[in-house]
Amino acid sequence: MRGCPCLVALPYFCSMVIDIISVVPELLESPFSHSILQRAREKGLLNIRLHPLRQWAVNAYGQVDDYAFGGGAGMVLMCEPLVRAIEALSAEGAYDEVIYLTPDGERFDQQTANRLSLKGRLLMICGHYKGIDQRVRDGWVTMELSIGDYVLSGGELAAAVVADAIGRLLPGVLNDETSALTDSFQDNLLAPPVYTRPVDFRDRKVPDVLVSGDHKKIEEWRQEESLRRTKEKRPDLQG
Ligand code: 6GU
Repeated sequence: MRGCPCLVALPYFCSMVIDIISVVPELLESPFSHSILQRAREKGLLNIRLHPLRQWAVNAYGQVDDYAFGGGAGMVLMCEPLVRAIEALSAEGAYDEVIYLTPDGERFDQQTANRLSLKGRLLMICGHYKGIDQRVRDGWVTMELSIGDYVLSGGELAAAVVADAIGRLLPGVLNDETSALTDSFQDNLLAPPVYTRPVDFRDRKVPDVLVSGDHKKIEEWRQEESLRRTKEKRPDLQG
């Protein structure tokens, strides 16, 4: 007889792979080499691998881009290096999503971060210059993400943002104190204000309730402050 599914032990070790293809992978080294994400990598929960696109260049000069057909300023990343990169990396195991970071993609938000954090293997492609050949988007990319309505000089900083938002959600990455459940946006509410010592700093006092020791009152206060903050700063979140 099979046991209740609730009693089946969850795998205590699950790891996500995020592969990132970029012309300037150096831009991505620092964001993943400190603090929470570095710890996640050391614990084996998150495996972020950077892949310089130039290793799949079309010639010995390391060419990966070319002029846009039809003219106009700016270079376009070519099909050949990108598709060779995608195929070479996919040979190790299929990706759940092949994500192209682009200002004309779907707006990245907490809900998308939550959804992507449940996947096992992600491939991110950072565009540069004028972007990548449309045929790669049509044939190989499964998801296009933008981190906001402004233009960055390349997809790398956006990839770092997306990978950070996903990585911190993986089981075991955050501890109780830093739990993602109390983040802003997890329930469409902004997080309440926080304070630390001293209780009185240049006549600015910590709200009495927070030092009262009354946990029920504190929880109520936090809930109210969350609502108040959201109404004031982001009324759009509450519909
Ligand atoms: Cl994903 N890429 C670039 N280059 N610029 C952006 C972006 C992405 N999201 C917002 N701006």
